[in-house]
Amino acid sequence: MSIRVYVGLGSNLDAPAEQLRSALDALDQVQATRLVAASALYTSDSLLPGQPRYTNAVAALDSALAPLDLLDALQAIENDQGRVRKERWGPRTLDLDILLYGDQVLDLPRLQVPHYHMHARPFVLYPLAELVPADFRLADGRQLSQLLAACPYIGLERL
Ligand code: PH2
Ligand code: MG
Ligand code: MG
Repeated sequence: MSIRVYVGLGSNLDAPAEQLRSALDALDQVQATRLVAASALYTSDSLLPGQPRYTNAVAALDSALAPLDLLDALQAIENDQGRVRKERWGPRTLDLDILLYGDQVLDLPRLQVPHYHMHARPFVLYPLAELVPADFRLADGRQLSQLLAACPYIGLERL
């Protein structure tokens, strides 16, 4: 049985748009997983000052992998694309975050879904909104339209 999963993609090093395009191809190659749709690419300033601008997108996947197996696959793609893990929130060639895993709420040491910060990040919410119906709710019941209303479309540039 496949689960609909939403993944946030981000990059602010080494040709970010190309990094995201390669990552979308790689996501479609993950075992037991299919890329269903991808949002447009968006650019925005980093949340942390002094870093290059980010390019972000959201992908919809159907996956038969268990959450932590999918997380392993995403981290392998990050590593393949040159991700170096130094400081938390440092600049990165590729960041792949599981935002939503079906209607599951998970609070594991390695994985929290819905993703902890997604509700306040325009570069996650607006691309996600391209992929879901207008009445979409997160697994914890929060309505996407209300999160969007509280998260102004500021500083985002849709490519
Ligand atoms: N990710 C971060 C920190 N800051 N800023 C933008 N614009 N986009 C990101 O994906 C992002 C960020 C750490 O995950
Ligand atoms: Mg991450
Ligand atoms: Mg992230």
